[in-house]
Amino acid sequence: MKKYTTLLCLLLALVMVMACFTGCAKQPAQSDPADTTEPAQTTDTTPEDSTPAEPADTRETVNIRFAQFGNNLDDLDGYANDPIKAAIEQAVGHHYELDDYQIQAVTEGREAMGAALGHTQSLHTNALDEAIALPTDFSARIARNTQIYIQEETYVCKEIDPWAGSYYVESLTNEIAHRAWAHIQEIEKLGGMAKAIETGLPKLRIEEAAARTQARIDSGRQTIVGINKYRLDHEDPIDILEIDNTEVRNEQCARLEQLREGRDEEAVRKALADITECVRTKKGNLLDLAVKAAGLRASLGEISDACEEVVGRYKAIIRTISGVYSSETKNDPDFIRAQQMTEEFAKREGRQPRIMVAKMGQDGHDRGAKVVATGYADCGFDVDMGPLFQTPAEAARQAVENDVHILGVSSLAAGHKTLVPQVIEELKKLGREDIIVVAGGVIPAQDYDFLYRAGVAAIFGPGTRIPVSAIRMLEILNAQTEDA
Ligand code: B12
Repeated sequence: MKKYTTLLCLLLALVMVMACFTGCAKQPAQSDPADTTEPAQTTDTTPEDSTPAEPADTRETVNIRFAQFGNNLDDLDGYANDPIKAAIEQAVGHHYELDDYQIQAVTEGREAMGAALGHTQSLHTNALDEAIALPTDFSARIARNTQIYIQEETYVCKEIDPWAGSYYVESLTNEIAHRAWAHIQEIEKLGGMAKAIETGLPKLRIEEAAARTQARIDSGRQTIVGINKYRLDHEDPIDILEIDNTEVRNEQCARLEQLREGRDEEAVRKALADITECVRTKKGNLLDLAVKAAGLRASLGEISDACEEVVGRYKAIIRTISGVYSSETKNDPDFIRAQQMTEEFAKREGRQPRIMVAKMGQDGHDRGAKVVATGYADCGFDVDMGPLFQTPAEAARQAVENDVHILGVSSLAAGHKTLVPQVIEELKKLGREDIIVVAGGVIPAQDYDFLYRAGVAAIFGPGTRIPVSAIRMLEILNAQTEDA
């Protein structure tokens, strides 16, 4: 088995993200038939049977999992106390509470404890305002002290394998190992991870899993306390850390200018030209040349531009999936209502309601955008998905060219106060102020008024139930088309 260890370690990070999306959501000891659902879309595979044999027993697989952390534990795992899960939850996002947000501190404590029990070597605990904004000093202190508490008060870090022999943990380990193996085999059949990435399959699987999890949360099958159960009627405002984007940008530009003034420009140009040459001829060590250029104070942008001259810029293929969201939520009354409303709209207007989901600026968080795009498609919308990093002018142009009814901006990296008013302005310039603009993502409640005043019709933050937002958008759209 050892000979496959390196390969498996590379694959595990991805696999665990997918396994976590599809598996951690449920109470692990129960079997959930929905989890065996076939993916909505599968890519053709070139079966090239280099697939390693299935792990003989769980114990081996567990060791493989820990190997990526440099550990060699004999056994100890489970969704509930899983170091890999804890490490990747940062990139998953679904478990974060927004309403009744203090519960996030408890969630973090539970996850951190799981990681510690699983002998993680590196631990990150999110702040309780994780789903709202960057942490304040207050929330960051609680996050840090959660770790110190576990380390110094609970003694769990002093024990070797505290869960040893737990039947429950063993059975969870067995389950996750076999499910992970299915993903690994799929990748192997495509010729390995590099080839799989080219086909877009790993990203697709993550997006499917995210959509499925969202559907489970939206339909209430998976409980998130404070989000889909035990909601408060009224949430007290929370102090958040506010960052002035424009000020930060100006400061960064000034620092860059200062850096460039102080460097040997000729040497930098030469180092960048060497990089371009190396990419062109494939002779020399590109990493070494990049390190040299950086030493001369070339920026990351300049170094990648030097490569781009030859190889161009990678453009991700945008795929939207359908059928995944509805497969989990088809009996949800709000979902049924949203579907009825899109049908009625189509009968009346002669076409489906059409929405474009846009990502603008430097914001690379596309999970939410993809999830809502899938959900709206299943509700009966025609959905267009803009590429990452669009400018407001580009997003507005695409919305106009595609003649959408609604432009939905997904904003997670705090660019909303700059980019949303700009896109509204661009739509006006194109004579299409009738296109309804809505916003979603990590937008603090404090900014809602600002956005409404700028012309946004509705705002949907973390915890939004997709069918509910679809119904709200259709109500706004219906009101507009009835007025016209
Ligand atoms: C996953 C994640 C990442 C992943 C992104 C993977 C990906 N491909 O998307 C990775 C690890 C790459 C990442 C990187 C970074 N991240 Co991040 N990330 C998150 C995290 C934990 C979860 C986001 C998520 O996917 N949630 C799940 C989806 C389904 O939820 P959602 O997007 O909120 O969508 C729901 C609603 O908001 C709404 N919605 C969303 N979009 C739309 C659109 C429309 C039209 C509608 C109607 C509704 C709607 O409906 C959805 C369903 O309910 C959040 C924290 C959080 N809990 O939100 C931080 C967070 C967004 N990240 C943050 C930061 C700072 C970063 C980094 C800058 C970190 C760094 N220093 O490098 C980088 C930036 C990368 C970049 N270029 O943008 C900050 C942003 C701070 C802010 N806004 O002020 C956050 C809030 C964490 C924090 N509190 O500090 N991140």
